[in-house]
Amino acid sequence: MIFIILGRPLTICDATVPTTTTLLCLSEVCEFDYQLYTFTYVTRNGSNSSLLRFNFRHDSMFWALDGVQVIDSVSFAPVIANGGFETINSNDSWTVCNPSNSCFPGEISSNYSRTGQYSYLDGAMNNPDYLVQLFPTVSGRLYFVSFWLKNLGSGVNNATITIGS
Ligand SMILES: [Ca+2]
Repeated sequence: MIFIILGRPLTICDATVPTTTTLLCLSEVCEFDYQLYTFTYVTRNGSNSSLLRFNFRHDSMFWALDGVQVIDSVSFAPVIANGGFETINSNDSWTVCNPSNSCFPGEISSNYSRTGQYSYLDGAMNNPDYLVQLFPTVSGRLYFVSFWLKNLGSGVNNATITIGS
């Protein structure tokens, strides 16, 4: 019997955009409760979409993420879907990629929500995994980006958040 492998993964993990900006980079930080991070971001001229990416590694505990927002500065419309992680198995918004097959990769959890019932919980060990969402944006426009992040323990950990268009 011959098995043909088509090489089409169900989860596309290599979404990229021409430019990337680092919003936040935390490394080997101590435990802290939910904290609000806010940023402004201007999309690249000629672009029509943006990619928000959360890279997480935590060798001893977990990161918890909730209340992700990206707001259009002209229409004040939210442009990111399911930023509160309240929609379970929502395949049309967030994608979790675990290229190194790390233990304790990211998942939706009801254990550490900040608002609503659910948050995103990530304890990828030894190598990071990442959470991404690609969403439509207007070329050369200012957006307000914010999210709530909690660190459940000290030790070897890293959270790097980037946006690009
Ligand atoms: Ca939530």
